[in-house]
Amino acid sequence: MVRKLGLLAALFFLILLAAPVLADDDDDDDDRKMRDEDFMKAKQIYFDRCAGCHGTLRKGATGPSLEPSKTRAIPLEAMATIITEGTPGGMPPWKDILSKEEIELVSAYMHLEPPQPPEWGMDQIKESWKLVVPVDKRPKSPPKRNWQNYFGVIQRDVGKVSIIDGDTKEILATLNTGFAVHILRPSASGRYMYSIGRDGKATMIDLWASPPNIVAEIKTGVDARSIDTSKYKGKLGDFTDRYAVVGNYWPPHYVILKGDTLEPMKVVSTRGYTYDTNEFHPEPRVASIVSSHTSPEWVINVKETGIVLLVDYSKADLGTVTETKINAERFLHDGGWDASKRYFLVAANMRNRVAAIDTVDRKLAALIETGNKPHPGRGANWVDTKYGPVWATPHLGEPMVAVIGTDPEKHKQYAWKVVRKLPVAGNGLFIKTHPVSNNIWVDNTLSKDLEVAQKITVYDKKDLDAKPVDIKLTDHGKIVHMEYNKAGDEVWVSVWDREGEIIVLDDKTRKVKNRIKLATPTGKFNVYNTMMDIY
Ligand code: DHE
Repeated sequence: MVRKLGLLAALFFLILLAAPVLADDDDDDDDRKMRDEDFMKAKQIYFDRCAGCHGTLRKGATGPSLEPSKTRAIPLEAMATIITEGTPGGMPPWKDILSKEEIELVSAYMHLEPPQPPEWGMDQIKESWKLVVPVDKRPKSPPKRNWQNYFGVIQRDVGKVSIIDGDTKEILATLNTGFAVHILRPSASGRYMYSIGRDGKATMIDLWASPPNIVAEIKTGVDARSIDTSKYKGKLGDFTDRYAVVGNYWPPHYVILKGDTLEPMKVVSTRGYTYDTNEFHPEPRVASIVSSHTSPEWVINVKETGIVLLVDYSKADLGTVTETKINAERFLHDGGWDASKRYFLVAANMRNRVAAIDTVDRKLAALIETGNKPHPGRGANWVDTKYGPVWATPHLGEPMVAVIGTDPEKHKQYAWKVVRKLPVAGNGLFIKTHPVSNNIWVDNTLSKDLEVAQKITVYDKKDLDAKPVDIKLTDHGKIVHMEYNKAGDEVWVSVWDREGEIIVLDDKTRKVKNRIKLATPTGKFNVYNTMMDIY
């Protein structure tokens, strides 16, 4: 009963958090004082666990604003209950990850003014750069393995990346890439694998070395989530592997690096004004980045201002980039190309929308209402039996996949419309298919029911009106993120747990083929599919 009352009180205050204006923030209590040591601890926990969704300055993005003007209306006990139990909107319960004492510290920290982290400019970036293996000391030819079928696997909670041979399933190398590595992207040729950690550290792995090794490192900021390469080869030049680009959360900027050494070339700030209200935002973070195959350009999504930048890098050697700014929607997060690679679809998750960016006509093609907090990863493309070419996204806030028509030429009536809503077992994070497969795989990682989070949902592309199949894959940890092998006949799935593993499923039979033991695997990236943007 007491617990129920606590939860009810927390729910009431949760509604307050979502409200635009709250308590008087001039009111100063003594409970707002914290010992320096506790403050530092709380600040670190917040930065490691909460800042990704709520922002370093707590202005809100994927999660609501947690500025003192809002949080001070919520008593510490109710705040602790919200953090402990999570929220229906998609915030996970932290009770299994943070101790009771840590939750109390973070709750108290919420009542204090957020401190501003230090800037990190070119001097610090340059100083952090380490060329571990110079270019002329690296192998001149590829290894005698099917290296384009290698997988880079993130072992998030142990700060490592493993490189696995997709043919033999051997773990070829396990490399120390740093704190809470987030994503991997291969260079355009596939030879190098770049990793980016939440601490802003980028690492470059040479896949031609036997075993693969780290050849360069750099810290482009103190908080980052995205990295990509230059992919254009055509009339305007050959930019294959010429540059890498890192998108930072803090400081809010992107950094252009030399593609073969990670030597820093240029830092470009994303601070500026929101696309709609023209208010200055001190923390517009770089969310997803993709590299165009058809022009020397990156698509860089700026979360808080809601602006998509088309960044022309063709003159980056001269120290110049040209930005085309497209107004899209606030809280841009993750996204991927449609199958033609003309349109980039990006989730504005707190606005329950997906923005479709036309990179040829260089404009917003459409804003599409989907469901509660779309979260595509890079999404999934297939040719729907009724609606033609489509792209799809799962949702953080509801168990549903929204399927969007993407062909304004031959299927105009369906273009930029949600043509199907496919129910899945639980709220999830990622979806995956492959052009040669009949299956569409969706994880249920965010389900509050652990049994459901241990299942994967699979649809048959040819019969999307039929009920999907839910396959229980583990009895420990949670299922997260899927990736195909190069041939498209195996799908690799992570069991996110200290005693984790990669489960390799036969795509035709949907049966387990292999289990590869690895601590805390999350994202995994097949070299060929990722460099070619096949998803
Ligand atoms: Fe991610 C992609 C941000 C939490 C696994 N995640 C992305 C992208 C962004 C992002 C901006 C798009 C990158 C791109 O394509 O250039 N992620 C964030 C956050 O801000 C957030 C919500 C909180 C945080 O503090 O980081 C967050 N992400 C997570 C996780 O907890 C996940 C599940 C586990 C982990 O390993 O960190 C996770 N995010 C991933 C993965 C991708 C990703 C695997 C790439 C998916 C793909 O197939 O491309």
